[in-house]
Amino acid sequence: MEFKELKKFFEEHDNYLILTHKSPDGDTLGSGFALCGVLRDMGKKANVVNNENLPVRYNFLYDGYYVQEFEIETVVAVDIADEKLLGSRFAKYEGKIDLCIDHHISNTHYAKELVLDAKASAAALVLFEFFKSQGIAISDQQARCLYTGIATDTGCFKYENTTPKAHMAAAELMQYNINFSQINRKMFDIKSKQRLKVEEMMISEMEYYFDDRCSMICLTSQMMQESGAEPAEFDGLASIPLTVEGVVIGITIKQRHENVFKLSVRTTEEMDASTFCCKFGGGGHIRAAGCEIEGTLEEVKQKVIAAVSEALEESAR
Ligand SMILES: [Mn+2]
Repeated sequence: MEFKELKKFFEEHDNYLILTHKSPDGDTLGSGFALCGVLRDMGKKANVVNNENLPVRYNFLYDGYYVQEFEIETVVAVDIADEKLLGSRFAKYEGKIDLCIDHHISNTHYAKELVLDAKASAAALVLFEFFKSQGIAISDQQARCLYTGIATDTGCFKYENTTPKAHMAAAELMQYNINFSQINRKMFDIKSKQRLKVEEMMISEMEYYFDDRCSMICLTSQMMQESGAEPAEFDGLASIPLTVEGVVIGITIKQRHENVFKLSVRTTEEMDASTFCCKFGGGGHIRAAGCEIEGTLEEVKQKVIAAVSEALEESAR
């Protein structure tokens, strides 16, 4: 659906339920609350929901938000590539989603209407461009939400998905009263003491292989318990191993169950993370991928090290 039709869609419908994906991030929540605010400004009724309780970390995105009373008529999903990402609470909306606004190339086309820009750095950028192209004014609060979505999905404008369009949108959004430095500090610099404890434990036990070209950290259930951190605070650890100079493949092993471990793999240009994880039945992107491996921690480590050895040999060829 084109932007013009999207505007018409919003004018012709009402009583919106806006769904965001489980384990919510800045993009799904920023997009959700920006859209909700704009719809309310249009005189429509709208609420935003998430599988989890709204995370405190993102409270500035829903500052001033309140739940409206109405009978749901229109269900919209933002930043949700697959209905499976709705989470258990909202699985009941599977097959009943009227509109999806997204930027994932992997979108499964589950919604009746889809606005997809797979080149966009964030769903919030799709919304920004929609509002701008249709002359829809946004408030400071909505600008704050859109900026956060773009900043978080691009890793503060550092990831490869950062585009000129993302920078230009950010530049325009900075002209609103959004306090972008506070947003970025909150999203990228500030950590809880518990989170820092988790990082400390993992870094102190980081292992290096193959002349320090591979680094590996492990997070066991016991470490998670000892840290006293909330589940959400274990997100984003996977980037740590690759921050070490000279490392071309960084691996994070996180315990899921007794003998089940989740592998997160990050690589530099020299290696393909997706190909690596495919060997274990996983997949993902070229620089960031994941898979699950069964066995004891020691067995998993041995399997991974053997696979890294093979991959390094392949890449040297
Ligand atoms: Mn996104």
